[in-house]
Amino acid sequence: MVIKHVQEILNDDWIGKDVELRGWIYRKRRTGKLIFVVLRDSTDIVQCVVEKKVVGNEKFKELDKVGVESSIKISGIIAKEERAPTGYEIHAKNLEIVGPSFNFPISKDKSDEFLLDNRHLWVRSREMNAILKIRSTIFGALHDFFREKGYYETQGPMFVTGAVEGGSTLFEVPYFNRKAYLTQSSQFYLETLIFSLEKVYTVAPSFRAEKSRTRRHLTEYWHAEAEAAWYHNSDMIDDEEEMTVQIVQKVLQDRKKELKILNRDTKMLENIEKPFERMKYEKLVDFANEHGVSMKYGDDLGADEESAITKNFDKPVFITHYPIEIKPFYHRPDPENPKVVLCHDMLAPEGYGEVIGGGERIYKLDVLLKRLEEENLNPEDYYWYVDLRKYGSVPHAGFGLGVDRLVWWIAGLEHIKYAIPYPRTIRRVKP
Ligand code: NSS
Repeated sequence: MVIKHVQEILNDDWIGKDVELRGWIYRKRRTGKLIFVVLRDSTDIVQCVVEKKVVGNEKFKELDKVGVESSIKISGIIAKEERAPTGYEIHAKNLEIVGPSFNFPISKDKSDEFLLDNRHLWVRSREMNAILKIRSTIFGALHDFFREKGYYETQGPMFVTGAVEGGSTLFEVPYFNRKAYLTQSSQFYLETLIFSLEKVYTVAPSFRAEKSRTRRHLTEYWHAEAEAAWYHNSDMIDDEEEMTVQIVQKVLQDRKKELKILNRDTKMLENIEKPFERMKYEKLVDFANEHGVSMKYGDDLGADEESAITKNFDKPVFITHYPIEIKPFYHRPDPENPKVVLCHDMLAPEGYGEVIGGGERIYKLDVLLKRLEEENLNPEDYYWYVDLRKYGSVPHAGFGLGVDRLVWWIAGLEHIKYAIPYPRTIRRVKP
């Protein structure tokens, strides 16, 4: 008997043929001497009709007893059936209950908290299955992009001794007789590696002790970071634009069915093509005020402001040239106006907001030492970062993409916690 996945047999070529499927009971209903089983596997669902007189009394009774999520093997002949959920059905000849399940805790109308507590079971849902496939496609497309563009994949450590994005969101961990932190970003390590490999990237977790409870903050998130020697701010923006378009295209091409399951409005995604608007922070302040978001020059953008602003966009937008005071010390001041830095954030449209933060790095030793001093940071804590400016420094730029945020936007989800298999937030570290 040929073993197949459900998706493979949902077409007319298979009508009248025999097949064995393996999966889990998604739904089950008995009418007299018939049991209708909707079987699910990783690929799709299909209805199976089990007749007592075909499979025998024993097996029929066994199937009747077990509940949804029991794992089964079922074999039979494929027929077209328009009333069945996916248009075909299996007339079972034989079946085997592999792992019975009784009283599966998840049913309709369970609360969000309950579903999060039972995430280990909820990941089986059709909705989570669709999200996880989109997520997998996005990670794959990211790697494809970087490799095609000549970036080498590399890795930084997760235990570190210093902050990249400010001390307030560092997670401290006991490290034998010392203290260490969980990394907020691999940026500084990537910067060291460009002196060997020129263009590097990494996809790794980053950790932020974020006190904010928003729909876009996790305490542990997946961070895709890139760094390239000889790149200026606009070169990096060019790569990010290309990367974003390529990823969205790939999802549209490979994940149509999943986007449909999630009711994602794909018109918004089909729209994503180059170029994206590039707007200076200064202009953004005016734009915000004109669109009912009150902010003044020097204000940082919070989740609410970004959401209100990006509702006016149907493509991502790059905001550049932020005031120096609201960005970390490593950003390169604009030689033409040192009050602003050569940086950029990419904000996703439709109210999603920031998914990328990046820019050009200070590459001159004196400028870096001055910035450290202005920010009251001890150069000794950053000795290896400072060293890079002593031995053959070059202009360079990089960025960090919150991959979960990208999934959140592309899949059109309400909250970032749905974008990752096991979300970690201020209130949740289980399961
Ligand atoms: O803080 S960032 O804006 N920038 C950096 O960490 C740079 N050091 C990256 C670099 O240039 N190599 O974070 C980058 C992105 C940001 O745009 C978000 O998309 C995401 O990381 N991010 C988060 N995602 C989920 N949850 C939290 N808490 C979070 N913080 C940042």
